[in-house]
Amino acid sequence: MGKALEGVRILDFTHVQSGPTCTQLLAWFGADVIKVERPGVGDITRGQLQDIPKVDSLYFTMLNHNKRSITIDSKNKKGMEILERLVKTCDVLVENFAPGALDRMGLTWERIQELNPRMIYASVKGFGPGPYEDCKVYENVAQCTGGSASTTGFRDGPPLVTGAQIGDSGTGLHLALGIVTALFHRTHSGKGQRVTCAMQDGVLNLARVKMRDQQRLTHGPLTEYSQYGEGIPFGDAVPRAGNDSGGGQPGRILKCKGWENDPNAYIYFITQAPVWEAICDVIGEPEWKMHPDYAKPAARLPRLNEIFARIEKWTMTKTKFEAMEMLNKYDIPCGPILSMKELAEDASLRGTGTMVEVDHPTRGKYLSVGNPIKLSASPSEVERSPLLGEHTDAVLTELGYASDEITALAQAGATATVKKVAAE
Ligand code: CAO
Repeated sequence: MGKALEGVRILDFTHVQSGPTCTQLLAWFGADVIKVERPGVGDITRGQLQDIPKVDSLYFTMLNHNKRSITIDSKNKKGMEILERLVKTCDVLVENFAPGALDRMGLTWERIQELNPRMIYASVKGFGPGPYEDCKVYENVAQCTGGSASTTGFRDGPPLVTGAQIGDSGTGLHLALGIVTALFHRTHSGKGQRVTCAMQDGVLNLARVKMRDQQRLTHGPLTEYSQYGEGIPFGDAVPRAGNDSGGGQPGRILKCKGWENDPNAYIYFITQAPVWEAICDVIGEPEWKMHPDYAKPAARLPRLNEIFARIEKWTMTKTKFEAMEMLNKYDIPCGPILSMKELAEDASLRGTGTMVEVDHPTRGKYLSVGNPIKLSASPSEVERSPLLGEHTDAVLTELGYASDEITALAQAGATATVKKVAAE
């Protein structure tokens, strides 16, 4: 079965997380992703958070599956010649260096278009044009400047970042969509284009419902937020709302049996209006179905603390899985809080390939998250990440370099052959 992006060649100039997330997705869909790394150094994440000395970190291996690695010193004249040959033969160039880094190398958009007018040139940057356009940005900076942190956490606590990497991986995902859109456009325009995605913009897009609430605030209080029921006035900006649901249906994280010893013995419970009567039956309050204080959603809003306390009395008698099983019977939406350990051991996630075991030559077997996007005709197999410079010789050969030229390039410091890398 052919892969969806088979035949697409990606010049992958990405590092750390946001860019690599994007190119990993494209690689999973079958694109030939050629990751360019600095000789002897490579993507900085190879050496970050190393759990096994001198072995590519999980940070790197889990973000660079299905790619090939070539080492090129872009600041070396001969290195730049190789890069220009790659530009001529690739469909997409993806990068997420600090603003201006590619221009300083000499790979301006103008030069790229001269070399290959069909080239799609895609970048992640921290900010779009404006006062911060030259700033370097990491995950949490994006979460803070994109509206997520100001709306995450509890009202009486400081802003919080979330563990989901919405700034890095989220923006990489946005960029991947931009790239395939540009590839589709190229099929009839014949031309490449610039694709850019700013991390601040990507986070703001994911925090869209909070911008919705910002505008609702001008017309009155946000009645589904707990602070409304608690009689606490709203300010002029969307407040942090703890675990109140973002979808307009009040929700909370509630304790389950065993919560005293297990930090994840909790369940997310939503008091969705269509299943309210079932909720009343399940928790043992059937009279609430007709009671004027509880029967209608509007009547419940000022009483959410009391209502959730009563529901929690019920959830505390069940494990999170028992509660889920009972609630699912009535189509009452709920979500047990699953730990990373539980997810790692989840049989159905293993079955679908969302959790996969991968074998790596220096690391051995490790667990990774596979492609969460499933295509029926082109399934993804997760292949291990490349060693630094592992495919240098192969890619140079494909570019037309003879073996003596390849040796000369390594001697000139433009590349490093695998042997040289392995000895370092
Ligand atoms: N050969 C020679 N030099 C190379 C090279 C190669 N193969 N690859 C990269 N370099 C050089 C670049 O040319 C640049 O040099 P100059 O600054 O002299 O022009 C330098 O290495 C890398 O620059 P950087 O500023 O991007 O790296 P950094 O570690 O200082 O910053 C980061 C990292 C992530 C903050 C920055 O790249 C950034 O803001 N990127 C955009 C936003 C982004 O993606 N952030 C998410 C990071 S986590 O996913």
